[in-house]
Amino acid sequence: MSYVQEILEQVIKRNANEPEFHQAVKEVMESLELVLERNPEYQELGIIERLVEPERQIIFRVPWVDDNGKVQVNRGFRVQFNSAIGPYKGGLRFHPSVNLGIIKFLGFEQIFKNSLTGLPIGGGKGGSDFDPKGKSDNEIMSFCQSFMTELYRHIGASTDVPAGDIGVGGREIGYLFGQYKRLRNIYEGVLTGKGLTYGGSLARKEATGFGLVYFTEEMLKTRGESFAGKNVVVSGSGNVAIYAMQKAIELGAKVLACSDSNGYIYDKEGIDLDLVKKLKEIERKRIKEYVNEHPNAEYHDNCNDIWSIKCDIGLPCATQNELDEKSAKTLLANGVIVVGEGANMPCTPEAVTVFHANNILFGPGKAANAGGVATSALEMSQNKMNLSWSFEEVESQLKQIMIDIHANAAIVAEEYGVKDNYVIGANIAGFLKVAEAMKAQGIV
Ligand code: NDP
Ligand code: 2IT
Repeated sequence: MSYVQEILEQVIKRNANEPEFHQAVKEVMESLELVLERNPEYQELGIIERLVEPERQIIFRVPWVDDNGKVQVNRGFRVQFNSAIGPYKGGLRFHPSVNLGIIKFLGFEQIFKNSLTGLPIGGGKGGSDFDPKGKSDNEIMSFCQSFMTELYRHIGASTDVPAGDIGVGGREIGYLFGQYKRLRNIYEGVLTGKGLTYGGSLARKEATGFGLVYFTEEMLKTRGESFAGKNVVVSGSGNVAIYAMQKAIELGAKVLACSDSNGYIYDKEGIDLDLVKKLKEIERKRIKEYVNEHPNAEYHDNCNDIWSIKCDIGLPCATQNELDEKSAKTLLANGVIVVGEGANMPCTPEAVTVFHANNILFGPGKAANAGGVATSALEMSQNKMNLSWSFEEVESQLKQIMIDIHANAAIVAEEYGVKDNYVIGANIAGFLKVAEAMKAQGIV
């Protein structure tokens, strides 16, 4: 059995019932076979064995009282995965599907993503099985305060800096920040994605979606193509999806469809983004309400059927494993040119195989959606300097970072004999910096 296979078996055995974590590790390990052959010292130093084991995993009780006076108990997580190149950095996810395996897959991906940004941030992730849907503001605040009442002792501006993810946006970050400040009596940039009145960065809200479109545009350029005049399908209608749609439209594309976990809307005249923002960012309603104002648009119940719509560019921006082999084959039959992952691991391994086998450009999440965390790192820099940069300044840095990540992944892929394979390119490029830092720091 090869070294990589042995590691994989060990990971599966030691981390039972964590299929998403196994999936994420398997993909990276398979990409690294050649690197490990070329660098036997990584094996001698146990770099891989250490990389797949989080430095610290925190699981805690989150008790809170709902509006009816009933005591509720959720489970909180923070996985501090790897701090070789900087303080742990990564979002918090509040969603009923959250468990340790989900947080570990996300934290593992974050190590390589953060490395790819070129900025000094390690990998971490956290969250809770709390479901924000249908909760009042007061319940959200109670939950966030209780969550932070345990988390605060494990984090800090130079230790671990959480941010948003599914179910955690500006409102939640505000409540979490307020409680941290109250408990620690320190005003510091311990969270990113903050509001603009208390240390947030301009363009952080837009960053993941904008960055995804910049990355996808770079992929398109390698085929002499661009967003202009293309038809785009975007899954999700949350933070990442909304700003991916905005930038795609700005670059001259037409967005035909978007979704939430209940279903998708198809508007052949092009999605009315102002309405989606109103429904989702302000009113927190379901996407099906869209057709009330646009009766010519269609609403369909199964969100994953969104991939049956013919498009040139597919941007999955909802959640893991939302785009499977069947959807990939439909996209192929419909002539898709490029798929860029705005979400983390939205395409199943079988779907990715379909893309690679058929010359469809494929941008893996850890490269394509790195603009969010990169801009979080820019927020950290601004906080440390007590400064705030203009929107244009932050956006131009974000754009350059995405161009650099694309170039880096493309160059490394070619170097390793797999031109156009951004999965292998991104995994190797992200890994090498972390491995070198671990090597330099000894067995820790
Ligand atoms: P939001 O909570 O703002 O939006 C999530 C969207 O995805 C909603 O439309 C939601 O629908 C949908 N969704 C969530 N879970 C499911 C599910 N199980 N099945 C179908 N649809 C689902 O989150 P974000 O936009 O921030 O995150 C989206 C993805 O992007 C995630 O994978 C996240 O990890 C990733 N990401 C986020 C970054 C960020 O900066 N926010 C950075 C990099 C990656 P509904 O409202 O019905 O739940
Ligand atoms: O998956 C991700 O990269 C995020 N949710 C953003 C993390 C961050 O720290 O900004």
